[in-house]
Amino acid sequence: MRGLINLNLGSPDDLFALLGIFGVAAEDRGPLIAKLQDYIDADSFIRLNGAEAPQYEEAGLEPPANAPLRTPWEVRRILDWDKVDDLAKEDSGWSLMTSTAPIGGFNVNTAPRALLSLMPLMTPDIVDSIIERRHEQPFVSGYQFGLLTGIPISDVPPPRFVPFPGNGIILTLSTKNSPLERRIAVHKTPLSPDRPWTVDYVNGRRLGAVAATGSSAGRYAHFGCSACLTRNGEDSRTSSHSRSGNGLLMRNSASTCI
Ligand SMILES: [Ca+2]
Repeated sequence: MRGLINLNLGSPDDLFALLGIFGVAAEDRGPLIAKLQDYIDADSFIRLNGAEAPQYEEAGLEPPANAPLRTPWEVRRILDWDKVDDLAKEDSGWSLMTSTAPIGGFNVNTAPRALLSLMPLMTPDIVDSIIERRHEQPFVSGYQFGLLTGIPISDVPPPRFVPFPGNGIILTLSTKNSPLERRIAVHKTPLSPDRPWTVDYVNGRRLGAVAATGSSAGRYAHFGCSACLTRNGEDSRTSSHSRSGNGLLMRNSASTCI
């Protein structure tokens, strides 16, 4: 997860670059980032171009959570983010590039190609050399990364470059002959007395439906676990507009979901 852009902890520069991948015009990215920050911060002070409860009420939406996002798809609840068409498509790769886990730093050893490409001074050739090199031997320092790429990364604390995996992983489960795919985000809980890991969220989608429609209709449906099924096929937490009760089914009924 450390190789992904963290939606809760990422810098505005990271988010700005990320939104560019999804076709958001440069002038629209700042207001979206402001609304994301207002959505997740605990206070109700409105940033420039941001939005808090009154703006959501005016738009007929549930109020912002004022807490960190729990899944990458929760951005759909943020004012104006639901209008980013490329992001809403299930095959957009949004959930492959983003994380909501409380893990800081950026790991070039696990970052997907698209995110490596966002780094300042990066070129396609350097991305190729990074991917080739990390297959042989992972980078262990920003200095080492700089020697290969010519792109300086500071190792001075607090380090942005963290060459070690976080304590979570995202599993993607699918089979050749099935149109279903499920993504499960888990993190280790070594101090827990009764479980070595916890499920953060589960998302599923029907690959065939996406290919057939190419639209937002029925795009991301939970399947397999009846507790997670919702009427409109949206993430259960997103549909319930709740941060408790059904909205936390993924976390509380992890064993059922898996
Ligand atoms: Ca807020």
